[in-house]
Amino acid sequence: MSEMTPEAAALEVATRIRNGSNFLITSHRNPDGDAIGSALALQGIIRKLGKTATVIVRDDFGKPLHRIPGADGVLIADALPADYPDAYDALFTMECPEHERTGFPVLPGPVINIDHHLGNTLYGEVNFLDLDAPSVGEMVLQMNRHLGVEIDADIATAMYVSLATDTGFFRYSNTTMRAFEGAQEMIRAGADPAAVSLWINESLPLSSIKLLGLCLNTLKMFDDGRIATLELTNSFLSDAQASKEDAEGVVNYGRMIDGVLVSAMFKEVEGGTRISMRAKPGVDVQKIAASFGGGGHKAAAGCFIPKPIEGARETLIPMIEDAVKGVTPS
Ligand SMILES: [Mn+2]
Repeated sequence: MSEMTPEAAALEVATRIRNGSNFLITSHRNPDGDAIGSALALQGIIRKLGKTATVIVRDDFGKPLHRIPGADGVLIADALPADYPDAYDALFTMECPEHERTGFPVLPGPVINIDHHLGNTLYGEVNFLDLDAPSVGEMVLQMNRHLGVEIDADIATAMYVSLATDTGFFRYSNTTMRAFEGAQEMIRAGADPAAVSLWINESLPLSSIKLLGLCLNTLKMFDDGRIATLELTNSFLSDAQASKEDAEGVVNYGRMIDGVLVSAMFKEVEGGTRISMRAKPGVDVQKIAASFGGGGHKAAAGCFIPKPIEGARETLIPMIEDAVKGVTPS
């Protein structure tokens, strides 16, 4: 479990792909655009080499992501195939700072960890970690330089979904020159930005808009308007006839408010509260999440607190107040 430069690790990943024939690809629970996009992009590349790759995730994902070519072939299962690990040359964990995030017992096994999150625990046989990468799908594009597979429109689309969603459609601080260079390559290979934006941003299920309304009604402001909180209780899910995936992105609404530095969403779950946080530049919410055993990156992180929503908020607010102390919105 050594730490390698991203360049050396990318070459190692490519070598493992070239030398193997049968692969599994997974990602984190409640997969988002980068999870599914990067997994499908990698699957497409491996298949173009005439090899076998299966994408398997623990939870279903939003309808918009099902529009990525190949998404309907993703296995959604409670367990890994019974022939894991023996029958596989590698299992790729896409975008998982800890192996537990997969929701599967992936270790012991030939795990290749591909991620861009600060705090990744380097649990793989190969750890391809690139903190400067705008998305994990973009890391797949970089890794492919060693394989030389021609990126087709389907692969490019999966990569573009990963890049566009993880950068908030080219708005967040990871919207670097590298992000645009990656986008350029993907678009040249056939990704259609307008179509992807329509699927992701303007094809939301009605239930998700109803759920958003219920969550927005719980908006509370703290620390002179520098912290916003939102809540999601189980009754909201039933009232809006919504699924967990419909809550994806609700936390961002708190951050849209002028003067807010951190938005935190408190979600009622079994045994306590699951918290997602979003921060404006200058604030590090990953540190807060890590103190509860959670993870993420500076601008977006999550954790679990074994208390009901109210108790979790009382615990967390002082810590966020500390984190935003002295920071001025830029
Ligand atoms: Mn990501």
